[in-house]
This record gives sequence, C-alpha cells and structure tokens, in this order.
Amino acid sequence: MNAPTLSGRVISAHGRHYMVELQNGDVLLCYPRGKRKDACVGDWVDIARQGETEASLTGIQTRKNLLHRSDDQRTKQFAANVDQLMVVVAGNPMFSEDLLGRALTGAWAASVDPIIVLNKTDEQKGLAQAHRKLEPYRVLGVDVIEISALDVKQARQRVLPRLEGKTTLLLGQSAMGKSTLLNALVPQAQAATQTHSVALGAGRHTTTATRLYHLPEGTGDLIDSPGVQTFGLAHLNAEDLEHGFPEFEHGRQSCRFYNCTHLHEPGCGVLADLKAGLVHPDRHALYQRLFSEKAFART
Ligand SMILES: Nc1nc2c(ncn2[C@@H]2O[C@H](COP(=O)(O)OP(=O)(O)OP(=O)(O)O)[C@@H](O)[C@H]2O)c(=O)[nH]1
Ligand SMILES: [Mg+2]
Ligand SMILES: [Zn+2]
Repeated sequence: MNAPTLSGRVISAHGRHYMVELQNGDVLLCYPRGKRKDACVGDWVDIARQGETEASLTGIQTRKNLLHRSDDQRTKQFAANVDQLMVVVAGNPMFSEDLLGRALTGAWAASVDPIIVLNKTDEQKGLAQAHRKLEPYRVLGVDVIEISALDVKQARQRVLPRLEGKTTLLLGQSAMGKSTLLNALVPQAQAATQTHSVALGAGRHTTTATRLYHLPEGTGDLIDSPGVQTFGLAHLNAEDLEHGFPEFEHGRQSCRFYNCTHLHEPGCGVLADLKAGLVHPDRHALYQRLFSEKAFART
C-alpha cells in the first residue's frame, strides 16, 4: 500500500536530503525520489512517510518566488517562498556595496521587498562610512534599521515588528552578524556565531547551512544563511534586470527606443536622469556590470 501523501515545508537542506516540517510540528528526514529538481529551504513539498522519522520527497509545490544567485555555470538557491529579504550589513568589517546592490537587485527582480539592517552600531569603527554608503538606498526608499545585535532588547524592539506574519531571509557577507541577530530574535535557535567558532577553530564561514526558524511569539519565520561572497545575477533577463532597478522606472518612460539598454542610446531617459542626479552613478555602474556579466554568461 502506498503511504499517504503529506505536505510540509523544507526547513533545512543538506546535500541530498532535507528536513521537512509537517503542519503538526513533526520534522522528518526526507530523501528525494528519483531525479527530482532540487528543493530548497522555504519550499512547500509533498512527501510520502516511510516510518516514524523518514519520508520520501515526491514533489515540490509551485513557488511564489525563488531567490538565487548564478555565477558563470553555477547556480545556488538561497530560499523559496520568501516575503522579504533582510540584508545584514556592518561597518566592521566594512560591507561591500557591490554585494549589497546585487542583493537588492536580486530581491526586486524576484518581487521580494528588501530591508537593510545596519548592525554593530555599538562600534564606532566604520560606522560613519557605513552611513554614507547606505545613503543612496535610503534615498531609494529602502528601510534601514540600525541595531546592535548584542543589545538583545533593542534588536527585538526594532526588528521583530517587521517580521510578523512573514518569511524573512537573512542574507549578508560573513561576520555581519546574521546569526547573532537570529539568536536575539529566536533564543532557542542557539545558532553558532563567530565568537563560538573562533573558539572552536572553525573556518571563515560560521554558518554552513541555510535553515528556517519560527519566531517564538507571533507567526513569522526567519531563515539564517551562510555568508555570501559572490552574488552573480546572470539568470536575470533584460526585463528582470530593469525590475531590479526601480529608480530607472521614471526615466524608462521617455527612452526613445523601446528596447533601450540604458547604456549608450541617444534619447535615453535613464541616462538623462543619471545626468540630472536622479539616478545614483554607483547604481548605474552596477547596472552596467550586471548587464555585461549577463551578456558574457550567454555566450
Ligand atoms: N560589536 C558587535 N559585534 C557583533 C554584533 N553582532 C555580531 N557581532 C559579532 O560579529 C561576529 C560575527 O557574527 P555572526 O553572527 O557569527 O556573523 P554571521 O553573519 O552569522 O557570519 P556567517 O555565519 O559566517 O555568515 C561575532 O563575533 C559576533 O559576536 C554587534 O551588534 N556588535
Ligand atoms: Mg551565521
Ligand atoms: Zn534608456
């Protein structure tokens, strides 16, 4: 007799197997059946129970969205069915503007709302520079929440209200404090942070697997992920890419050519906005880089 099909959510992925949580809170170890496309954290999946603790993963339900990066031939999935992206940055070590820009563009292109968390505001080192580097994003209307994740009460007060009823992916470079923030918000998580791993002599990345946690109060979910070093967006087509730069919207409407690439065309409204200071030059430079990486990936 075939086992009945159940539905659950992937809370962590480990190579070829997954931890899937059922509605009743049970967590089962699942192995994909046959040559299934890769499931990832956040996916709602169909599973067939095989005993007390295991199941086979038989299907991936239609995704609302999927956040991933792609560099040359390699693609890495971050998470699926995400409501918002919380990019964690800090002044010490100083965050990369390029990576932040890519993360936001990846989010906008996937119709996911981004929020920036500026962490480690208890440290003076790099703080003024971090504020300057974030200014263009504030101008764009992106919320910047300033916290010290070491101040648990403050972090909870400022961040928790933004997580209610949503699935939020924490993303950022290594050592920005994602897991420290997670531990402040979900004390039961007890995720390893660099302070522990330095003591244990672990490698540069403290978090090695993506994992979904439930907030103890309310209804939100928070996904912790390993630090990102590269964020290729070669999978975006021209339309996705434009979506990824909401500040181009105004200028685009007056581009002379319908298929304008906003790089060199005469009568380009985006270039006109760039000249007028309505589009930040660093953002247009990022667009140029992403455009050329995309063209390169196609050949
Ligand atoms: N001063 C200060 N240090 C912090 C703060 N938040 C985190 N840290 C420290 O920064 C280091 C890195 O924190 P983690 O939480 O491990 O960073 P992560 O972003 O999870 O790193 P990966 O898992 O490698 O991606 C640890 O030593 C933390 O104690 C903060 O608000 N202020
Ligand atoms: Mg971590
Ligand atoms: Zn144009």
